[in-house]
Amino acid sequence: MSYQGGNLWSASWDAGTASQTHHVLAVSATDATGRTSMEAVDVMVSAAGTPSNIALDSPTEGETVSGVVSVSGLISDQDGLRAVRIYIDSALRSEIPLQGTTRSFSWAWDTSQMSNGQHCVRLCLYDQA
Ligand SMILES: [Ca+2]
Repeated sequence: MSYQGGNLWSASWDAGTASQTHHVLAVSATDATGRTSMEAVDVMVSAAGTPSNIALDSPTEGETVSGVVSVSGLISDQDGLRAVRIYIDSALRSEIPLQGTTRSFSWAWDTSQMSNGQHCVRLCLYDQA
């Protein structure tokens, strides 16, 4: 707690470490004669957002691919979806706008321009919260 002069003070509380339910924040003051008064507020702690689920159905881990390959899967987020970005190795190759909370996606990857060998398909999901 820090005293800011006069009758002003402040204290910080890390709600990020608190359980996601109601909490009562209370403060009490005692004057020079020993009389005490207390004030309390009820607050609700909730998560900043629920985590997303991403399932990449195609291609599968270690699969040998050639020609045009479908990069597809299913994603969901209870906070709402915004977009999924598809990267091949570190290059952004496609951005698919999304709405709702559960969507399948599909993108046609022409692998004929790629060198033979291992490549990494990476998905970045953007949600509403
Ligand atoms: Ca979320």
